[in-house]
Amino acid sequence: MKFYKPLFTFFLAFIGFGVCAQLSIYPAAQHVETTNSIASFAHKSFTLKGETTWIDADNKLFLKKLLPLKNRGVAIDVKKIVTGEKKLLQSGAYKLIVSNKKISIAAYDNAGFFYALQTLSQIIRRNNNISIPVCTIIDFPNVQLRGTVEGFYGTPWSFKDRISQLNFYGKIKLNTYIYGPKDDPYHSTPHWRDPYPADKARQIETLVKVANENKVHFVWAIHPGKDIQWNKADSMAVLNKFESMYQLGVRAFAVFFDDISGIGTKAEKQADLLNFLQENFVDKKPDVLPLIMCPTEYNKAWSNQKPGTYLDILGERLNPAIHIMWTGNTVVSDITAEGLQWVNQRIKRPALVWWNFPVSDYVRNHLLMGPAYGIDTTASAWMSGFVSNPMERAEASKVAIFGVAQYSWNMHDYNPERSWQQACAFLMPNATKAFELFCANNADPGKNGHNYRRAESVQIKPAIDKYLSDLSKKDYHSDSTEILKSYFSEISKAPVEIRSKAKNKALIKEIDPWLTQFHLLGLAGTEALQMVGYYGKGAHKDAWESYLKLEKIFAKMDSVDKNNNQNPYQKGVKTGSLILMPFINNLYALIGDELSGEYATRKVFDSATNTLLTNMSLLKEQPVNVEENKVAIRPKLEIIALQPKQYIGLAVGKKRAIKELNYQFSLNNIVGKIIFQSSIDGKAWDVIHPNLLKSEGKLFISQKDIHFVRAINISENIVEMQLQRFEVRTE
Ligand code: 14T
Repeated sequence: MKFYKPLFTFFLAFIGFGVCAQLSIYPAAQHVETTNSIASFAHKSFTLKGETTWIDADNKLFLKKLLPLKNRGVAIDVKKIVTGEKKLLQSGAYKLIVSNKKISIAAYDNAGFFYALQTLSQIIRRNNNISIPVCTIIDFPNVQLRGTVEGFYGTPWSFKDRISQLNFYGKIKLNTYIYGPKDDPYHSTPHWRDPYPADKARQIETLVKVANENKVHFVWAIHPGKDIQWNKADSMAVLNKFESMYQLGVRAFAVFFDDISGIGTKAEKQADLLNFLQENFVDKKPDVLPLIMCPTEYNKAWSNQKPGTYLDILGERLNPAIHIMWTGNTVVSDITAEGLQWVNQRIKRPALVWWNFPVSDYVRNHLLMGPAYGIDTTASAWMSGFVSNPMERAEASKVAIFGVAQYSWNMHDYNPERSWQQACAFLMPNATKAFELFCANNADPGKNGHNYRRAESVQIKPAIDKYLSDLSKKDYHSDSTEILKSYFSEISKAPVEIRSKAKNKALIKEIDPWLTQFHLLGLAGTEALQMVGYYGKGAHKDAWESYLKLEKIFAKMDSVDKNNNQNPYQKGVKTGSLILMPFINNLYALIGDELSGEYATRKVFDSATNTLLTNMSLLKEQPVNVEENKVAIRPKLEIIALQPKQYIGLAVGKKRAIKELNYQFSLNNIVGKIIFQSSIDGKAWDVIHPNLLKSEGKLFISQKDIHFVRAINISENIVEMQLQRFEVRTE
């Protein structure tokens, strides 16, 4: 047979690969065999055959919703996997075979059966009849515990948010939701010992029910370490709280010891409590899952690396059935096989990864909606589970969570960018491209104390670089101009598109201020390019008018920033902050300079001269907020240890002078430990003498021309404290 070649390729693409390509199964299945044919079950009913007694009621209901079940009809042949390949002898594993005559489902357990049905629901096509591509799918997860840990600071997710998450997890084959919001008073101090009030208890009961329906383990975590007493009464208090949660249906539990100080941090005591719970609670109940603990030293940077210390003690002493969580080499960190091997060898078990992405409680003015990358695709053997700590914005977090689902189910096949595109399509099917554009430019957290950065605006970056390099050669008409113009035009239109086409209203509500800001960013970029173009043509008057219009857009962006998301930590709404905003600001400053002879342009504020002053490496990356009359170190939650002679302070630019220092340290007694100093040049320092030296207060600076202030440890010991406030008022 002779085919005209292009036609032949076309034919292949449509029939052959067309079928395969349309089998879009998420997370990607481990083994998929397809043929060219599609089984068409016209006007038929289906009937369950084989071993069906082990199938639970939720799964039967799900199947009924999927296919018309009758007493007779096309066979759905059901089997329980009990022998064979090891990979299939684990929770979640299944085999799904669709032929022209029947559908066969074999599964290891009800979770596996549920996942077979999820896959089936993704490949079924309904027109007038039911048709399914003829295929064989053999599938199983690479990581046993997969999901999220609601472990962030800030407003906990709402009941509705959580229901929506649990249903989402079922669809993407995640099986773990660890409940541990830092700001739930019944999870942590002050009320961890007390049972939930009735209304909250009912909600948890419902969440457990919805979790069960989705084959998700609802893990309830307690955070008792801030004030636990290490006596019998408190061991019983934890046990009794667990018992009360058990009554609400909870069958999986965790104990968190993160972010505490004092006696709560002792490894022996923590291990003993967990072992006590293992023996007196878990072992006594037939249906409770293995315990999970989050250690105090939950990342390598914070851990004592001397042999025989904290992590080794846990490794030795903690019942081997208990999981230990781990965030990686730092608090917010990439996950590598080597990093896991290091900790596993100390804790004597594979770590349960707590990945601090896309959590944004340390950068609350940013959204982290880029691809989930920096997670090693060769690491599956070194972890017992993988959970992501998400953003306080639950719906927006789904972009990253979708990636985590793909990664933890089928690690070797994981591709961050591809998965991110699929996430955008899944979450915003009617405005996928607009949503992708939004996410691509809302990814980087900005400068932050964890020194954690994400790629942003990757696709447009080359065009921006080319434009700027042309501009530096006084070429105002770069061949990148058109690309950038259309990009900014798309940006300005994307929010309208997203708002009008999105079915997920909760998502829109969460990201609304960022959408508004994004629209303005598009307008600003468009105007900025226009301005440069005019200037390049010698049309200075037009360029000046653009300059003024740009300032008006900036003013609007400023107002969005000042009137939305006014939390006490990182206020405001940042978008395109890594590449696009700096680009626009750059053009604004440049043309402003060029026009300054003819028109009264504004001097662009130089933030480079307002900087943090410290000899502590831990604080070098801590950001500084600069305002017109104020410069502030961003508060740090973690406890910092000042060695003798270590200091922390602020330097302000030559054009302003410090008039007042406003500070707050969490430290019982500051006298004899910390003093304050001021300086004109940063070299010669004078002591500031307050009336009363307290751990919190305002110091007025009467001396002129002070550009530097600092707090310094003058004692011979390490001073441990939290940096809650350190800001200066300037003139
Ligand atoms: F338990 C941990 F594994 C963990 O990561 N704990 C917290 C977590 O709740 C928070 O969401 C996350 C991101 O900010 O980091 C941990 O919290 C911190 C981290 C710090 F560096 C709290 C204070 C810190 F100084």
